[in-house]
Amino acid sequence: MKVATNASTKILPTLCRMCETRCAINVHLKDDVIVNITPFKNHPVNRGRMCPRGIAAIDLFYHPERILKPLKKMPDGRFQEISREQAIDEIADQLQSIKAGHGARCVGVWKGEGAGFYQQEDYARRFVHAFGSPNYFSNDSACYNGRYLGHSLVTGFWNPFPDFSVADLILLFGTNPPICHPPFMREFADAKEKGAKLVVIDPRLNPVACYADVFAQPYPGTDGALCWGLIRHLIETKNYDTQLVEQYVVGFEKIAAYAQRFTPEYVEKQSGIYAGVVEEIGQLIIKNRPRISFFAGAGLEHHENGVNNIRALAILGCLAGTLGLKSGLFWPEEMGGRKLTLYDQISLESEGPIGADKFPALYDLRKECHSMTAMDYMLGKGAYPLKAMVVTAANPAVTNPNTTKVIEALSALDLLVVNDFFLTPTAKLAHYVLPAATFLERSEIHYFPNKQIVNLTAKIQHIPGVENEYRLWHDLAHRLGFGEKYFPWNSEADVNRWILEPTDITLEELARHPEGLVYKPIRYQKFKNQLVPTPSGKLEFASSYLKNLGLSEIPEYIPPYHIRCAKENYPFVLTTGARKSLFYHSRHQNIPRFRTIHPEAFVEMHPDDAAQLNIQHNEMVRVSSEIGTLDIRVCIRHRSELRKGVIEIYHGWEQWPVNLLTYDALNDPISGFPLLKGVPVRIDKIDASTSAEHQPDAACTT
Ligand SMILES: Nc1nc2c(c(=O)[nH]1)N[C@H]1C(S)=C(S)[C@@H](COP(=O)(O)OP(=O)(O)OC[C@H]3O[C@@H](n4cnc5c(=O)[nH]c(N)nc54)[C@H](O)[C@@H]3O)O[C@H]1N2
Ligand SMILES: Nc1nc2c(c(=O)[nH]1)N[C@H]1C(S)=C(S)[C@@H](COP(=O)(O)OP(=O)(O)OC[C@H]3O[C@@H](n4cnc5c(=O)[nH]c(N)nc54)[C@H](O)[C@@H]3O)O[C@H]1N2
Ligand code: SF4
Ligand SMILES: [Mo]
Repeated sequence: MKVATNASTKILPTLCRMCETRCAINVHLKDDVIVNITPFKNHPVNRGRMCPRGIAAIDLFYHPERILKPLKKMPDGRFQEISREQAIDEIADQLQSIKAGHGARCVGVWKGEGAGFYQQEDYARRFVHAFGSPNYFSNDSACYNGRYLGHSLVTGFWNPFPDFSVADLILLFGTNPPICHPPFMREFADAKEKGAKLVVIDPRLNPVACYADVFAQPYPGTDGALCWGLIRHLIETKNYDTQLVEQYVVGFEKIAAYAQRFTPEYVEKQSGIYAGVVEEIGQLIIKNRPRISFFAGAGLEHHENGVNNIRALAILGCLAGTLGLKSGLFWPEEMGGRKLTLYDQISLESEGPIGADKFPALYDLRKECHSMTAMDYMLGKGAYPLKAMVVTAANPAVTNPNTTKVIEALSALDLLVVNDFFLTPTAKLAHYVLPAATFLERSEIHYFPNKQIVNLTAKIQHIPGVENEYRLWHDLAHRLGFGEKYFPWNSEADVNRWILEPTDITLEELARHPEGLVYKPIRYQKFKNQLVPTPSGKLEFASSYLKNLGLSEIPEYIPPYHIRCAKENYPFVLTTGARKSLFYHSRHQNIPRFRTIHPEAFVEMHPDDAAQLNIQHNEMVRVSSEIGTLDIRVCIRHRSELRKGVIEIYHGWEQWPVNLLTYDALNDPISGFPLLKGVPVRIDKIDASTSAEHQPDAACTT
């Protein structure tokens, strides 16, 4: 592949966007070829470290299977290479004619985890809004918004990452930091060195649980019961922040009354966590408050009771006095730059944003349309038809629940455009596939709200004919006639300058500081001088906003589906998506040196469960839920590694798509999140002849 570089130096600092951690890195170039990526030493986020996925940016950039020319699907179903100009022209013409025939709202845009957040997300939102449609979808119908809503419905804000290093007690619920958030580990080590305690709540012994002082394995989806038990413990023993409650809280009496039933014995019955352990955690909170970090991962939000469980956790954080502290529920401030989104300028709410009627909180608070509902609209079962979708940096044919329906829905579109590096299962369904640029091919502004730091990334490479996200939206907008008005900037540098203009930070200054710049000095405990951004201006232990929507005012605990609707023929509980160190959702299966480590999918099982079904390690089994089946090899774990009755399957495999089994239509009533981590399933032995092959033990690597 021939590449041209616009860089003159040989080592260029930037941020890695192989995951949302965004470690600072140095990209090494020799004769314009990227030869190495090493950690940049002085950034406060990764502090001179990086993970093995960072360097895989080189594997991706030079990958032999990378799409370098636009592809058009021909009548015989095969793809043919066309010029970018032709592709943009034809796509724009089709979008225009769908708009003319059916209305702009029949077109949607879907942004995935690949492009990241902030600027790339905002370009996508800006484009679809300027086009006239409210229908912006993303991976965030199943990621992060559940936690955002859970916290912000109580406090008005959410800080994704507390500073664990200054905590005396760290409680982790449903998260796997060594794999998902490597910099946390350094902060845990700093805290532990000073004597901090670590509590891990997870049905699986994920790697961080090995460092824990207390490790408890709940039934999936029952964390809310534990949180309520801990709330009760603090209230009954009068060990909570009474001043905070008196001055800044609405709904304390309601939650105090509701908490009463959550005795340690009741919590044990609901969650499977021993009553004594519940009390032990309660005592640790009392002893160490207020310097406590509570952190909820995807393990909480991927349930249909997720938001209320997270609200209960946020209330617990407030009662423990952690509000506004560095280690606790810290309220970050924004930089104050210009916004690319158009929500303040163009109101499209009357156009019926998809899912806003079913999950109004998701739309009100995040302006996120609901991707699972979008499938119904594509299949002609919505209030109006969804006819076209431009997908960038997402692979919903693998990552969205109910794969069978997703494929059927995407295939029903009049126009599906996919912007990606590879011919993914989603791209294979498209009418047009556009060659996407990696993060090394764009320059964007990033924020680290917990540190109030802003960073600029460097555009390091450009492959002729391969254009980045900005160019995609810019070119389509110009071809559609609204480019001058909404995408007037000729270059990303111009956009970045425009964003920064109202601040006192210049683009040149940012470029000179690869370690980032603090955009505002941090202020702790702001709630003492300023109303928190909830509707009442107070901490909402009871939410009249939710009550008015007909939802539960306090975060009542509803047992998860697998307990509420237990069915004898589906006796196991499937959790999915526990991350793998070298994979990123559906990404990196095509990197051979990574694939050697994770060669094949497997279902993790407790040894007693396997013995009961007479199943051997490495044997092929059929896992069935009410909606689908998957044939997969068994990996029998150590008995301490999984709760009995719980099984786990990774979610990103193209060849073994576990989302065949997950539900798109069992949703959290507030966030609309699908049930990904508590699916009732059955396991059947299948044909012995397929089971005999020996597989390497590498198959069980996490
Ligand atoms: N290497 C790698 N890193 C990643 C990603 C990746 O794909 N690969 N993905 C990134 C993305 S987009 C995200 S959202 C984050 C997610 O990062 P995390 O939030 O840290 O989540 P997971 O790895 O999904 O870990 C979830 C944990 O929750 C547990 N769990 C499942 N159900 C429950 C439950 O009901 N209760 C409790 N307490 N625990 C439960 C699982 O066993 C698992 O250990 O990771 C990011 N980092
Ligand atoms: N069962 C189950 N399903 C899950 C989860 C789970 O735990 N269990 N987790 C959910 C979560 S938390 C998330 S975030 C979603 C993720 O869902 P997706 O966002 O759909 O997941 P990815 O596999 O990361 O897909 C990203 C695609 O973008 C491409 N890409 C990477 N970088 C870029 C770029 O810079 N530009 C462009 N244009 N393309 C790029 C990649 O090649 C890849 O095909 O999955 C969700 N699905
Ligand atoms: S954790 Fe790894 S993949 Fe994520 S930003 Fe850092 S180096 Fe890149
Ligand atoms: Mo995610």
